[in-house]
Order: sequence, then structure tokens, then C-alpha cells
Amino acid sequence: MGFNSNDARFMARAIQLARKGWFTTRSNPRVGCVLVKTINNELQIIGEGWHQKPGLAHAEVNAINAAQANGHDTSGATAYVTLEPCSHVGKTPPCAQGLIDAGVSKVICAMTDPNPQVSGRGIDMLRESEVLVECGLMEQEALDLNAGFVKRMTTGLPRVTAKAAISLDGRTAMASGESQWITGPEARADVQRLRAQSGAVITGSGTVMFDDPSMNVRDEAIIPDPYFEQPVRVVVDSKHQVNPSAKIFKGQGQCWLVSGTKRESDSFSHNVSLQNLEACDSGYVNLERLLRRLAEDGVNDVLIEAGSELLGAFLIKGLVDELQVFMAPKLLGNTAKAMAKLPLDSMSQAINLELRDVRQIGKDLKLTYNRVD
Ligand code: AOF
Ligand code: ZN
Repeated sequence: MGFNSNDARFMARAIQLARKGWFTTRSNPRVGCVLVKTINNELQIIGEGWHQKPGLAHAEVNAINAAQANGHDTSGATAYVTLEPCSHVGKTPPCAQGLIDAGVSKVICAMTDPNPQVSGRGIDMLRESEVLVECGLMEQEALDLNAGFVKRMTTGLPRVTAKAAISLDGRTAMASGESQWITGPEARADVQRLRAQSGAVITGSGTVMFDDPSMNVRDEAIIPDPYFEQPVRVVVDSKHQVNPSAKIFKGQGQCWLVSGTKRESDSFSHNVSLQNLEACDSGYVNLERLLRRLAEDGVNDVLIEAGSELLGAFLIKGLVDELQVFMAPKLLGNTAKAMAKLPLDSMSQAINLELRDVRQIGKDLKLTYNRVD
């Protein structure tokens, strides 16, 4: 396998293109494609494409169409794709066949497709038609585009990020439940993007009752994109406490109201689907089962924006892949609640995390931690 600096340059462009679908590909992966050909002794990009939304054309097809629309002959071209071209008929026809039909002579992909319907078959299909295929260029960058998709395809669970806004003394809400506006506007804007890139946002009944959040995406830079859809807002309400008039049930997008037992109520608006998941012994919702259900629904990335009880429950069950802590320069004092309620009694039970990133966002600190397996 020998990649040169031109290969790296074109794959970097393909990754950049894939990022254009950051907030919209949802159940599908983010994929970019660049078609390159030597014209007048010079390597030139003749077509670019990226995947925008499930059901719409894949990156390769968009790149081929763009090249042909500009009058380019795609035969003999090299395709740089961030993901192995697909081999299956899904909502769209197989891209491997599309590349073969376009006469592409070489395909360089960054990673194989973890989707069991593909996983190597796209590469086989191309090679069977005498197309040269090399895989593995900028693989880590490609994996980073689709951490949620890869996790869902390989484990049946979505990738879970939990967000917490805390004070310098690690507190998240006053004992009264009052918790809004701990962090500044810049941190809240960051959370908007975190929500927008997630297929579902999970919160708990306590947050809905005390804070009455809408939990939707309002970022003016994202909302106008016609392909953007609000994440599913999921309310975990084991004890059937929430009020149908809460803000979270209003507005655009789907809501799931989740409990472990059947709910006798038809007063929720039509966009609220009542999910009765099997409860744990204590009567609480089985959170792993909830995550599996979301993954079955095509959710790659889940964001948890919950109070100390629900966040603690997700953490203690080892269900959180990444914890993003926004720390405000405030001291809330010792009557305020801890970030997560964790019934631990000894140091040996402590949940260990790995610090991955530290940055200042406005007047707050953003600390990103990963789970240690
Ligand atoms: C590619 N290029 O741009 C994308 C791929 O239902 P479909 O037809 O959209 O297929 C979705 C699957 O296709 C998805 O799970 C993944 O395996 C692959 N996505 N493949 O070659 C693309 N979006
Ligand atoms: Zn495809």
C-alpha cells in the first residue's frame, strides 16, 4: 500500500466534503468523494460529492453526476472516498456498480464500511471488475467522521455523549431544582451543535418538570438547511410524572415518552410516541434497552442532557462513551446537587474517565472525557 502526498490531499478534501453532511446524514454515515483525473498532464478534481440525507444519493453518485454535468469524462478517473463504496441496494443503488459504470479505474477509500450489508463486498465488487482498490488512507480521520455509525453497526448501540453544566465546585442545580443558565451563551451555543449532530436527545422527567426545556435545535446557522431534522427528544419518565403541556412536547420533531409500564393517557400531542420499555427490577426504565431501541430506529448518536439522577444512572451502567463537562466560574455551595447521583461507597468503585480535551468556551471551561474500558 503506497499513498503519496497527492492521495493525502484529495482524501483530505473528501473528508472536508463529508463534513458538510455533519448535521444531516443522521442514520447514514457522513461520506465524501472526490473524482480525480490527469488532464493536460495535471491532476485535476473533476467532480466532488457528499452524502446529505438518508434516501438521497450517496457521495460517489453525487461526485459522478457533478463531473458529468461539467462535461467531464469519468472513465479512467480515480475516486477518493471516505468510506468503502456500498455494494447493496438500500434506499439507493450500489455505489460500487455506479463507479464501475462510470469507468473509474481506481478507488482509494479511507475505511471499510462496518455495515454488515457491505463490509468488504463493495471492495470485492470493484476488484471483480478490474478496478484497483486501496483502503486505509486517513482511516482515523474517517472513523472520527462516523464514530456513532461505526458503534451502531458493530454493537447495536448508539454512541452516547452526556453533557453536564457544572460549577467550579462540581454542582449542577440548586436543591430547589433550579438549574438553568449555569454556563454562558457560548457554551450554550456549543450545546446547540451537540444536539444538532445527535439523532436523539435524552432527558428525564425531573428536568422536564423543573426546567421545562424545549431541548430543540435553534441555531440559526443550522436550522435553515432544508435537510436538517430535529433530533428525537426522549423523555425518561418511569413514574408517569410529566405534564403533556411541557414545552418539550411542543414544536417540530418527534418525541418519545419512555416508561417501564403502560401509560394510560391520550392527552399528549400527536408527535409524542409513548414507549413502554421493560422496566428494571426497581421499576425504572431499562436504559440499555432504550439505547438499543434508538439504535434500531437508526440513531447513531445520542446526547444525554439530564439531571443528576438520570445522568448518574447512565454513568454507573457504563453506557456513556463521552462526557462533555462545561464548567462555569461559579461556586454554588454545598446545598446544591452534585453533577451525577452515584451511589458509590469506596474508591475502588470510582468511575474512571480519560481526559481528551480541554478548551475555554466564553467564560466557561469545556472538558471532554472518554470512558475507560
Ligand atoms: C456509500 N456512500 O455516501 C453512503 C454510504 O439506504 P441507503 O441506500 O442510503 O444505504 C445506506 C447504507 O449505505 C449505509 O448504512 C452505509 O452502509 C452506506 N452508506 N455508502 O458508499 C455514501 N452514505
Ligand atoms: Zn453507496
